Amino acid sequence: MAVERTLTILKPDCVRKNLIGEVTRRIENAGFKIVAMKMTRLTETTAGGFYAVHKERPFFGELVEFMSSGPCVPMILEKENAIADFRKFIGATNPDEAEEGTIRADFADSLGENIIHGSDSVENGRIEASYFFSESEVVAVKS
Ligand code: 3AN
Repeated sequence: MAVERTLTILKPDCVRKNLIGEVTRRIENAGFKIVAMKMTRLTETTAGGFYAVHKERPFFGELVEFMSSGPCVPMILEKENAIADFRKFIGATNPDEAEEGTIRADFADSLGENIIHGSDSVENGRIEASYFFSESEVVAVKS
């Protein structure tokens, strides 16, 4: 299986609930290597840009407002089969449908405030990673 990168964001609800450490510990325990990480706060404009594919959706305004409501923690993660494995690890978008033991099942309150993001393809992961990180901010980590 190929080594892939995925972009995750510990969303503002994750930060507000003091879950940065717990979620990061689970990410590392699941075998994902953190190769870039920062804390930042999106503006409505940058949040809207990140979720531009959803711009026509009825929940877009709510999504942008939430994602810019406080600091978040984007990270680039590396692992074999990272995209699919991470989507499985975080659980379904709607926490009520997320499998037991996943991040969203354990910590998310709602479809809108669901703790964590994970890229849905290698190509989108690359685009999303470049939204938050320059090349010099991504480090090589030995496994
Ligand atoms: P995922 O993050 O699981 O890939 P997407 O890409 O379908 O889910 O949706 C992006 C984000 O938009 C979700 N993480 C969620 O926060 C929000 N979202 C999706 N559907 C809804 C909805 N029906 N109502 C409110 N927010 C939503």
